[in-house]
Amino acid sequence: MYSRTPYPSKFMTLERHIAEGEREHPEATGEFSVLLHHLALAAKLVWREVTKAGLVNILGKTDRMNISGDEVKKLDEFADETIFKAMDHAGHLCVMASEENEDLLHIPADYPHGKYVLLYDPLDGSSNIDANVTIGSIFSIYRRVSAAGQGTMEDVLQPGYRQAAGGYVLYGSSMMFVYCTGHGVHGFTLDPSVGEFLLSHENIRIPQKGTIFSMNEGNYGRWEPRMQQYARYLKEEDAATGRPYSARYIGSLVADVHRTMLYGGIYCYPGDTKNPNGKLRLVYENNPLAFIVENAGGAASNGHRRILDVQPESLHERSPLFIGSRDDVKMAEEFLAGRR
Ligand code: FDP
Repeated sequence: MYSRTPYPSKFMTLERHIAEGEREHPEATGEFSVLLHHLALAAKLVWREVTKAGLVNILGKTDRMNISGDEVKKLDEFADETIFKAMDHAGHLCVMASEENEDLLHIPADYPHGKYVLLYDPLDGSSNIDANVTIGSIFSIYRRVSAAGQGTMEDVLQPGYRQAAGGYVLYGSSMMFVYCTGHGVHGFTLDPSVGEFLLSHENIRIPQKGTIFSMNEGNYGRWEPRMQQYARYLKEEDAATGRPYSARYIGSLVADVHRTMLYGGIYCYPGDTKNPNGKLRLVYENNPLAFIVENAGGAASNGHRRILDVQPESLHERSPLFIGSRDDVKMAEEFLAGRR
């Protein structure tokens, strides 16, 4: 009998999941689904290159040339170009912006322009590449607000609550594609033997409170006293409130947030005396992750207000980030407001 097989009764591939999501929207034109398919393809191409990262020296790299005499691109540049090229031609986007590029990325004039906008961080955590530590790509999709033709800065600088979809890809011990269109957060793991993403984490829910904190404590001396007080509080002994919290910090935002979503707790990148708004970028990193974590039942704040409500003023603006379990984010805000 089929039911005796070790496999689930229904294989839910990413493709099928996207198609079933589309069927719930009779008005859908299918453009959005195509866009997600292309993103997944771009992610696989990046993953293929990431898995070769450690082999570059063995295979005879000289400066920036590989053994065949081709130029070896830095992995973050490769990811940036690959995502752009996978997304520029199908007619569903009007403009893109990437963390790696100063200005807007316009769709080439000879390709059609569509109604969506893509923002992406092609390779987050890139300083971890050489140590074989998890890295990732992060993306946000918005509907355009301009009428037609080439997209504009106004299309790109929308507050995060207007996202039509957000997600990320993890390149780790396995490859995962996590996305949300406002109806739950779903994670798919690549089965390399068939080249398909299979649903492995359906409807991810973050615990309401956790016992793990994730922050770069090397910056402690530069934090404002209230932030320092909060970090000290998390490390005090008090069984009744689950303290001390455990520390976990990978140094790849996307991996730290993924773990936080699965196990609960909080990830913080506050401002400090050197970087008053912290290090992370509002539109490429904080907004998509905030959209995902809120949809999983968590919260995301800049320390004083909801990330998704902030109106971005410029493409590369930075913002502090406190993200994770709802009770933990609330407590961080209380410390920063001097209420605790
Ligand atoms: P990276 O510079 O390696 O790309 O946003 C960039 C980021 O990594 C995040 O992924 C990561 O969480 C953060 O910087 C790490 O910053 P610190 O080294 O200051 O902890």
